Amino acid sequence: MSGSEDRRLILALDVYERERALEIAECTADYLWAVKVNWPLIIGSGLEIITELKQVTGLPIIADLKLADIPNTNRLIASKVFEAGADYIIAHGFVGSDSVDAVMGLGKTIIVVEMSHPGAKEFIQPATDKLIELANELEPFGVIAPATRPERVSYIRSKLKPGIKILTPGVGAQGGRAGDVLKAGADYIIVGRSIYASENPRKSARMLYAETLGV
Ligand code: O7M
Repeated sequence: MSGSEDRRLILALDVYERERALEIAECTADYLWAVKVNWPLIIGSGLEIITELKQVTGLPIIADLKLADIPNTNRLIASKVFEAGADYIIAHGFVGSDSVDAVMGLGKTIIVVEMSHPGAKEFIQPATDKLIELANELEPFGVIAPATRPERVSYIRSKLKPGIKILTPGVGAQGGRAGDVLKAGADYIIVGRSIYASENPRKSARMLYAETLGV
């Protein structure tokens, strides 16, 4: 195994149970850059799972709450999440720059500029150019873009300020392919079911990690 600097795989740990989450995170950690925690795990295991995952894996934790509220509420939520040990938090951009700014004032932030599911074409994709402008203005750590549409990732990369990372969910269960989206300009791939729901999560993570090395 090499150091974590060449790792481009993020585990989307969307299980409910604390024990299972810790077990999967521990056995895949060697191949990951970070672990992403979303509502299913927080609802199932409580916010303290963030602290525990950090202890068990030693990896950065991304809190994917897709914050989409007024600045004050975003701030109230984000401060507790950072307090629990999250290293990054994900916020929606469509609520406006003041709401995102409130989160960015507290810690490293990732803004959603486009999503991976078919319905993203209805409302989010038409707003992507404006969301990219917002990201270029605020300069967050990164943005979320769809691994299911590598051509959109190329487009977003071409418009986004260099230095802002692109994190792409949708590899595996949603049909996206690691090689395609990394070639299109993604910095990281986010993978859930293809790892945590597989028979051997460590082996699945290792295979995905190997795919990212070849690009
Ligand atoms: O690999 P999967 O499909 O099992 O999981 C993908 C994860 O990425 C899951 O946690 C989703 O909530 C998340 N995600 C998307 O699938 N699509 C998006 O457009 C955005 C996200 C996400 O991570 O947003 C921050």
